Amino acid sequence: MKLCRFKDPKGDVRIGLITEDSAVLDLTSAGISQLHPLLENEDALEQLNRIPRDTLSGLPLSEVRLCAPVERQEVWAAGVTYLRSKTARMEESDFSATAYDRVYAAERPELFFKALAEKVAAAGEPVGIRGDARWSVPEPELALVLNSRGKVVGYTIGNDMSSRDIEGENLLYLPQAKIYERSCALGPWIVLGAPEETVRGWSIRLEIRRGGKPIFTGETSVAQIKRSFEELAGYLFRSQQFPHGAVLLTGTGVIPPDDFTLQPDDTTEITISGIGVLKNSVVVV
Ligand code: DO4
Ligand code: MG
Repeated sequence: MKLCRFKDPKGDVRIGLITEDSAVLDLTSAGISQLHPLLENEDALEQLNRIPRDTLSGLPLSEVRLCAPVERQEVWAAGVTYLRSKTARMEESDFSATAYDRVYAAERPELFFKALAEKVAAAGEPVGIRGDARWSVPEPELALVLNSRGKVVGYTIGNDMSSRDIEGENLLYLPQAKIYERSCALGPWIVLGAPEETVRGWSIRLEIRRGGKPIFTGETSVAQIKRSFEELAGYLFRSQQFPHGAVLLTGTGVIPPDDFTLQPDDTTEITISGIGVLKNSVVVV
């Protein structure tokens, strides 16, 4: 089941269900005006299935402006969870190579803060490349939607935009390489109720377009993530509380070649087979 946040024709943010025939059903008349109570409810799927569809007003998805599917959750990210990420990062930096090598094998994963909910770009909104970076890339990632108890309740698509030259210069610059204006996109919606074994069968594809033409495509599989979702979520919730829940990006396994950098007006298109497509244009910030 696909759950979204969208703007109604008056510009008010609503919660909606995406139907098989690409309509958005507004859940307001069913008393649902926020994602949070649904994500906290372990029986959310049953609750949503009980709502008679003919009591909900619908709009074609093509006419709806989607919002990022986060309300007050902090967005965090895991790193070096794919072998491909470890290898690429070791190549980009002599200085930090052993750190990447060690964290890939270590018991404790790399986790870092990525964005506040209000800073997240939605599908269709621009993502940013830093004005002071020379080497910028998107990172297409499966994002876990976690409730306040740290349980995975859904999945969305994440883009962990990164400045590779800044990260590569010194690992202590990681927050500047990763956290800046428009550096995180999430969307287009949340898929509820898929078990981890199903999700591990999903593919993640990145296509970057310039002047309307593809200039990079790459693909990986969620199965390549080294750690279980429970393990990643468990570490995030160690010694820390998230009363509004959290979103956790699970790392990238698709990395463009080292001579590639994003430019303004490029578009990034991330497809996760069980979810949909997250498409954004690129601006300098
Ligand atoms: O270690 C730096 C960041 C890693 C990352 O973002 C990733 O592997 O996706
Ligand atoms: Mg990443």
